[in-house]
Amino acid sequence: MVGAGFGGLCAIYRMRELGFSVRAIDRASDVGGTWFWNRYPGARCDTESIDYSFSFSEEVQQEWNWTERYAGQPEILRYLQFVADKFELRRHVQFNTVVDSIIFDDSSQLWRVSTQSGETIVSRYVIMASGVLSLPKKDAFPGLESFQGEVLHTSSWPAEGVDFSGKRVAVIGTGSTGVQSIPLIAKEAEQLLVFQRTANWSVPAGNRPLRPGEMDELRSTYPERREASRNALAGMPEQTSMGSALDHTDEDRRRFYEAAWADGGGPRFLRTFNDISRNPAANDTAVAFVSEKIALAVHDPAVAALLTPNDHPFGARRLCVDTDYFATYNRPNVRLINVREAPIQEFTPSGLRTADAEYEFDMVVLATGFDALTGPLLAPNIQGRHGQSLREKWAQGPVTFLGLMVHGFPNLFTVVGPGSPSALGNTVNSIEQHIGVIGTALEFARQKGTPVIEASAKAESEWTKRVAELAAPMLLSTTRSWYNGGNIDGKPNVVLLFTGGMGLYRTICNEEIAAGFPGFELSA
Ligand code: NA7
Repeated sequence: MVGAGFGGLCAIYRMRELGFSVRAIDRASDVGGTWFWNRYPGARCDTESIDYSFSFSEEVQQEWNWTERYAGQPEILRYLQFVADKFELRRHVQFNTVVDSIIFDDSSQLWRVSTQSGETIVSRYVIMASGVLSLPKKDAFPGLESFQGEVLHTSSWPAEGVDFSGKRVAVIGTGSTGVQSIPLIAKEAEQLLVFQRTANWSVPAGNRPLRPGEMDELRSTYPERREASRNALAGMPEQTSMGSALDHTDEDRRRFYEAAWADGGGPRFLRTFNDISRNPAANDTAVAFVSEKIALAVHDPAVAALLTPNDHPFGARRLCVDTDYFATYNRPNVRLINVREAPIQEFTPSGLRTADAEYEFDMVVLATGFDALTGPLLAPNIQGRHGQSLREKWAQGPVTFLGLMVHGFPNLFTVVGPGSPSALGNTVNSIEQHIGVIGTALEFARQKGTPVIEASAKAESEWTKRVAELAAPMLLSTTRSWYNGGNIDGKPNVVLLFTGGMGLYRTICNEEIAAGFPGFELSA
């Protein structure tokens, strides 16, 4: 398998349990995946820690204690290290190794996985647990190499940390990563310049330390929480929504929004009403409420206006959750620069030049995002039957069956791949569900004596159509973002996620299993 983050560790555990010999490859020097690399200040999960965790081991559930409502990166990494230690998973992982190509050999029906260090591993099954948001977007800022200061990427942050004190710092990017890191960098740096191209919607995270005894209380609710998560829209227990946003008086609607704002959390806010994500008029009520909150938080009305999104519906891009993001712009050492109006033209040795001004700084933090979902799967050269490459097959956008397999690429599984619920909700829940299906499929194939399993062309084309049809009425189809490839120039504009919800997706997979895998072809 490729990857030793949440997906890889879960896959190693399960496949070993099924009696397969397993070997995972990861480019990092230890387990953790996304949480190994994203060590930037403020890096934190936007799913509650109690839910963003493995359910496969009761021992882990009983032994591990979360300390905050939303765990930060160091705690999540410690959790994954704890799981790896407990089950001795590291002995199956080859670290510091980059996979270069994964080629199917038609005659032996086996995969040949080659690494950049020149090694080739022959394997019957390949599980791609290479992540969803793990391949940074490549930005070609002209002149960046001439910049004499320090260049930092949030997704490959130095393990020893970064000292911003006394420094003039620039941040490019105001997605979730920028929104999390900017308030903390602002507290340390002498001066912070934020280069914003698109303002993003954000709601308070409502993070806090767990109270004494709270972890024990939460622990006792694991059985119900896990069951609720498995059947919920976003893979986590959810608040009952108040129906349509349009079925309430202004006063009641405000009351419900205020309650969600005070509770904190993105999914909680989006679920206040059940039509925020699809009905433009309902969405407008969220736009009005949150715009007012931004105006209240930010003293300078011109800055507040610039921080208020005006080109996409509320939550149509990944909703950011923050701690004091908007109020950070009241600090005298923070300045917001609109690079939509005057784009960045080039870096200079001492900073950068936009269409209308020049800025000087000592360090730049690139928080410019990822080539999501398909990027990590297309980074290695994957070739299936008859030499067909995945890059060619997906040239117009990904086609999959269940986001898990691709016709022509037998025995290759894409964990939380495009066309599955993946990171639209709780990714750990999505991962465990996918590994569960893979395990069941491999057991089934073994019992039948047909070790080669492949998505059928028909199942693949029907699934791809269904994913597109479900996404079409969603407001997330109307704006460019990593949800639909719109954040990368030239990437096909296709919604990359199954938007029907985790509960429905799980039901579909369970039906497929119960019916004996009719969407798959099995052969000896
Ligand atoms: P995002 O959400 O894709 O945000 C990237 C940000 O970087 C966004 O504000 C972009 O502006 C900006 N950006 C990207 N390229 C440029 C250039 N060339 N010039 C100026 N600004 C640029 O990535 P994140 O890392 O914040 O979050 C990704 C996910 O990780 C997040 O949703 C969570 O699920 C976890 P743009 O919007 O393109 O105008």
